[in-house]
Amino acid sequence: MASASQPYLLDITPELAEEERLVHASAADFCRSRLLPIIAEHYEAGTFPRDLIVEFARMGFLGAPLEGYGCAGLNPVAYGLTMLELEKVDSGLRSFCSVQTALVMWPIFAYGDETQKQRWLPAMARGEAIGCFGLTEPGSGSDPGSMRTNARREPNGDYVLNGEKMWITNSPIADVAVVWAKVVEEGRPDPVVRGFLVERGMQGFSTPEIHGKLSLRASITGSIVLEDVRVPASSMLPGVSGLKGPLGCLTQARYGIGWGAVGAAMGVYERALEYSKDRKQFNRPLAGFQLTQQKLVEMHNAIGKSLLLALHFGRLKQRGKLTSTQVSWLKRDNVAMALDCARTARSILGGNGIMGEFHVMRHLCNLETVYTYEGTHEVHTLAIGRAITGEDAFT
Ligand code: TGC
Ligand code: FAD
Repeated sequence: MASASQPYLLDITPELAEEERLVHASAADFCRSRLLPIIAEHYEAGTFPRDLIVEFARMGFLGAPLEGYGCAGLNPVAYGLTMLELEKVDSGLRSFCSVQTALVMWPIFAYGDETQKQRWLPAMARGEAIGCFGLTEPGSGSDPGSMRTNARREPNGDYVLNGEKMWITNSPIADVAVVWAKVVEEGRPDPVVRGFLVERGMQGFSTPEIHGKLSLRASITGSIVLEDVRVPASSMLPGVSGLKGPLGCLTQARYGIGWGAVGAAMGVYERALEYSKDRKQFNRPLAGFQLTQQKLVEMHNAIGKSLLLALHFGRLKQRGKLTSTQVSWLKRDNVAMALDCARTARSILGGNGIMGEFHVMRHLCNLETVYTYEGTHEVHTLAIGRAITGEDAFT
């Protein structure tokens, strides 16, 4: 017998401040009304809806957690909720906003000088300048310390960059790339990792697109090729040196992904729930079968726990207490949870589960990338393992 249905037994709204509720509600409304209707078509065509950039800017999504420079200055929970709503629609759309915000604007904000901030942050917040983040290389993924991209210091103070970055979100449309390179510095025996702002139009800088992705198809991915690119000393981010520079940016982006993954899981769970109530086999809705209910309950409970983890860590971040290992936990577990949910939801939809119009297979394919980028699932396992055992399995 059917009774009233309640998709979520957990509501975090009472835990939210008024401003967080407002930000959440307007992000949810925008994502549902503006993004959801167009995403399947873009995904199938393999195109990123570039006309949305200015709308993302208007919504305050670009640089959302930063203070000043035209940014919204959202607190970590409000920011997380915007990531959740974006990724409830598509991981690629969340990727666009999180790269711009956490991997490009954040390092300029945290490590840049005032001239660099004034030059880039307001334009990036308005969506007039697009950024990308170049860390990964063809031979250096999980182990960025093995990067080969290098910067040679010239007698006049300029740097000359050589190398190749691979799998770079937004690189083909970027106006500026944060490029991480090894620099030989006077007085230091070993080369040290530094960040450079490399601009479109600089001689020797190119960004070929990577084609043929079966995941994150509504996001643009490319390489960055650096062939004797000469940049002035003022292009270097002065505020950080060493691998902690890029890893610090990743901590910001991984935090957003931890929330975003909950959104992807909610998206597929809600589809599966709705479908299971409509679709009848053996003269009853799929939702009436015990095996289907078990699948729905597993998804529902896992989503609730992941959301609570995100909220708790968001409050820690607000108090400046969140550690990078806790962020590894959030990214690792919430993405794995979302991927499990997407597979389960796909099974509930049967044959329809593979169709674009039902939105589940797209999430499933996207989440395979999210599982891998920003530190693979295994890398985060080892980062947490190192913290709790004191044993370093990387070396
Ligand atoms: P390790 O010796 O642990 O650390 C070197 C220095 O960095 C510091 N550090 C961190 N700082 C901030 N946040 C973190 N998460 C940090 N992890 C480490 C550390 O304290 C140390 O500082 P110092 O002052 O002592 O020098 O370095 P390791 O070589 O052992 O590496 C550790 C490991 C494997 C965890 C790290 O290399 C890693 O995270 N690898 C994964 C690489 C990765 O995540 N790449 C992502 C590329 S960008 C991307 O995927 C964007 S997708 C964008 C999208 O579309 O959304
Ligand atoms: P590898 O490091 O070669 O790993 C392959 C497998 O080996 C994985 O399962 C991994 O977990 C495992 N492995 C590696 N080391 C260990 C170990 N010590 N113990 C156990 N298992 C291990 N990078 C950027 O810099 N900027 C971007 O904007 C960006 N965007 C991306 C967008 C997309 C669509 C994709 C697919 C990737 C993107 N990346 C980006 C790159 C991404 O961060 C890397 O793919 C990721 O860090 C993994 O590196 P890899 O692909 O070289 O895999």
